[in-house]
Amino acid sequence: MNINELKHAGLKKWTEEWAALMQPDSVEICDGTREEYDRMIKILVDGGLGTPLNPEKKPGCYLFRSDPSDVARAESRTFIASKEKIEAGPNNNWTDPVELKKTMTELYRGCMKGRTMYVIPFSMGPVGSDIAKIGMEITDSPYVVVNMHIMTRVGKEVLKVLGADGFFVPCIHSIAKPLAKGESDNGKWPCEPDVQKKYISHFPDTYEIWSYGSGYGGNALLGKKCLALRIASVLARDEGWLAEHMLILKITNPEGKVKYITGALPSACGKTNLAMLVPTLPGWKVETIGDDIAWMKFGKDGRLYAINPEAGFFGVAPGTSTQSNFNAMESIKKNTIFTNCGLTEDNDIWWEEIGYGAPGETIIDWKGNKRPAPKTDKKPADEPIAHANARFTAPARQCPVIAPEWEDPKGVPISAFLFGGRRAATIPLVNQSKSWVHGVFMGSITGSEITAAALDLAAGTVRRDPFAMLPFCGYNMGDYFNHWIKLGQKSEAEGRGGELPKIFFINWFRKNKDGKFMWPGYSENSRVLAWIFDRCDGKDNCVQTAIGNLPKPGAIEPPQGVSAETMNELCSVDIDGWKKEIADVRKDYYPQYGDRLPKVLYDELDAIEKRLNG
Ligand code: SAT
Ligand code: MN
Repeated sequence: MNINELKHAGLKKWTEEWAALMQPDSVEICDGTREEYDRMIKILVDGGLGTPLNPEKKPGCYLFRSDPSDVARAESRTFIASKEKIEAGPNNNWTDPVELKKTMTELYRGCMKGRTMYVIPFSMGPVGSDIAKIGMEITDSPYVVVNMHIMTRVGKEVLKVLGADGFFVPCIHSIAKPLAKGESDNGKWPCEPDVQKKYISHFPDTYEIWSYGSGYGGNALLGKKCLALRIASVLARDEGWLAEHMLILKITNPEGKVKYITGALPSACGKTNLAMLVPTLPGWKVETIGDDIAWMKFGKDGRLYAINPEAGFFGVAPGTSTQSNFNAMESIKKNTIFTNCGLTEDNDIWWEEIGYGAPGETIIDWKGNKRPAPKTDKKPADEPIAHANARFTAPARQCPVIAPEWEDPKGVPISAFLFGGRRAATIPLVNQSKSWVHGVFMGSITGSEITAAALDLAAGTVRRDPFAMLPFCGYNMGDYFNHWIKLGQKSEAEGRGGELPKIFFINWFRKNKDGKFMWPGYSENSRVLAWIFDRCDGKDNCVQTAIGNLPKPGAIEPPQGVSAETMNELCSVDIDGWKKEIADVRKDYYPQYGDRLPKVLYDELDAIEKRLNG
């Protein structure tokens, strides 16, 4: 499609203005067709950027290797440029929007010379759903186009819904690598290699996204973290809904009763694994609606309905195996884009902890170097074969346990929210909040312990990641807590408090005195999900404690290898640990939000402390 076919006057003008600034050789409006996808792939393969994989083993799959400067989200270069600094909060890098636009406009001038400018009309959520939003991404990267084809819904249907004057979130992206006459990428991942010159900018007052210099993941696929979380969290605040960093799963009990649960977990806590869990409990079934993001709105019945705004999985490859996530391995067998994985002699992908050693004598690592093929799936002593943030981009519909209703435009009614982190001590296996506000308190103190090796913080220090939204909330986190509190209070004031999802805190990562995990996790987590399901059904399976509602002894049957004693410890109140937790929140954590922290959360802190002392 070309510019003149656009029916939306605002979109046409916007496209023309950006083309005039960026000076591409040509402009193409993406139509989302298979023909377009194949054509982009051909450009990438001809340019030496993509490698087709073995068609017998991975039909329709390609491997890409990015530049070593361009392998992950650039958090230090991610900006929330609200008019006032306080609106961005202590959780964001703030910078002045006027200055930032001035700087970036100069960077964008002529940045697409020698390239095609693609305009991608995309829908976050099923096209036309009341909960969905339309975005428009301008990019000079065919790699972004093919990834957006998988991760979002792209094309003419979206333009139809947009109509002549519909709202869209404008998303500007350039890899910042213009080409001289006759020059080609010639096998080198195009980007701005100086991290300090990359920008991932958000303008919450005008709902705009401007990205420059990176071609990787969330820096470049602007529908995901930039739109569906940072800008959507602002839209959700302004419009009274929720945009959350949550998986959505469907769970069916042995009687065939269904519930939907969402869960927010910081990175490296197994969100994708939980979304695709294979239960060990007989008769229970888990199906997937989404693995990363949930958008939720109240229905006329007072219940909260969730959609997955995405259409694909952008999953971390290392550590994924048939053992850790069978359904993810099934999902990536065809039509998948792999980035920064190893390439085996038989043209297949390989990564650390994939479950088997690499075949043959040699392997090509993510940097393109030939190395001896590892005989086991453990990380080689020197450098890893796959980058730790190597990814697969796979269509969600290829997941064997995708729920049939995953694209239902009205969404699925949510019964429970889960919050959790990686905590070696104190936090029980599962704990139901006493009230909505107590649940918001739980979400606000979510965090994971970090090892001394990972960061220059003392081992055992908890890094708080409230609601798993720390890098993704587009405004002041104190106000975000307040938004959650207000939604619950509004529901309660309308007499619909009973329809609100119940809130649970989970922790699969408790360790004993010998430093060994006390809970096997993975498929055995189905036991905890079953308890949560029954709680939501009103089953009398809990005891009320100072910190919340914990499983009654015997309510969760311990899996093999877990003694009744261990089970008891996992489901009891560690009074001293909790006193420390409360003191830490009061002294070192909550004060950073200043007067933006809702007072009721301090009340909650006081109440728990009083119960612990009582
Ligand atoms: O932000 S990305 O989309 O690159 C992935 C992530 O951090 O979860
Ligand atoms: Mn995520």
